[in-house]
Amino acid sequence: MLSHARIFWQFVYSAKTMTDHKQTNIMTLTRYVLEQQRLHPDATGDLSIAMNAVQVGCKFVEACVRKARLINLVGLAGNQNVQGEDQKKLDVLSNEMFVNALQASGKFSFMVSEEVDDIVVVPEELRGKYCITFDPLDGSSNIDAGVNVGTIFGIWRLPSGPKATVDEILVAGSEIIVGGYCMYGSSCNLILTFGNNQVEGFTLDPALGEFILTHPDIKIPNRGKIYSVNEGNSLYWDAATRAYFESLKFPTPESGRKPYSSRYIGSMVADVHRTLLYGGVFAYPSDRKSRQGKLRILYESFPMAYITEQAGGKATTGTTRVLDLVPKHIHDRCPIFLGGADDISDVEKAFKENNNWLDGTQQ
Ligand code: AFP
Repeated sequence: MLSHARIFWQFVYSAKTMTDHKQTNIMTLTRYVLEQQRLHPDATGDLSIAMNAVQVGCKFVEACVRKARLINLVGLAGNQNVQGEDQKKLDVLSNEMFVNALQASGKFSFMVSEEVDDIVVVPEELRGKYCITFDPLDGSSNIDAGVNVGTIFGIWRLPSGPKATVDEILVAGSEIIVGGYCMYGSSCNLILTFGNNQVEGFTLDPALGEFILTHPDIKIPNRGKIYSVNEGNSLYWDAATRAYFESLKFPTPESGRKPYSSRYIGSMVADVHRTLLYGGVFAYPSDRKSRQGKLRILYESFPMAYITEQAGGKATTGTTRVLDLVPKHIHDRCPIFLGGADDISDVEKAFKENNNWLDGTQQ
């Protein structure tokens, strides 16, 4: 979309116009996807159909999250409700919904879900040219406390199309073609990139049941004022990670900076969303207990790193660009620092100058 058109949409979709429904020319997510399709005259429409299935999955999860407490969806799977019926944990239910919707679209051959140990192989008659990786309900351990949770997804084109074999899934993050997440919070926000240095944010209008473009062309500030990390792990950090966070909390007089504020929700989608909008750094670094950090490469780190880069930021393990990693197994993890370009350059510098678990200098 052209930049003057962006300004137009930003103006049109103020919160007020979303609620009063007087606007008759609105940029829904479906319309946006179709417009992107039109920019590529050779496009078949497959990706648009695939995105529609993702959208349906997100709307379903949003509806469930909203009423989870009322209809016994919170808590552990395996429980029974008062009627003696089996209760499905929300993330199990969300996974089933996504798998069914994505499979029925006929556009995917493989799916990798946080909730499923093995690759989900789509039946031959429904196979398509894409692979999708997703965490249907990230942050679900927070759900009983009503904290924001989200779905994270990445889409890859399979070089051999519907005839692809599973080895085509384990490729570098830079091969990703769509990255997105949907955050279920005080509002439901879907953030999406197809590349081209464009990241767009949509908000679900519950009355219309449509995602409306509300945050066009998101750009992450080069430098922020907030850091977001589980500091309870700092005992186990390497010297590089410790030095970096110390530099944020105790800036030198020469830097001319004030100490950063700390914000950590413990739900990646919520922490990354804030980082994207306000700037700063979100991190889940490696530590002595977990040398590969906690977050999963295929469906947490890659999509979030892609979104961050397309919004003008950077994502690193400390020593390597996240999107240059090639996972060996579908549920592999990696350390991650993502945020504004200047903030992440400081991380890279700290890792060059200090011992760390990643290059083996810290033992
Ligand atoms: P859950 O899905 O088990 O709640 O884990 C959430 C998560 O994968 C990610 O969303 C958070 O950033 C991270 O874990 C939080 O981990 P800590 O609780 O170890 O800080």
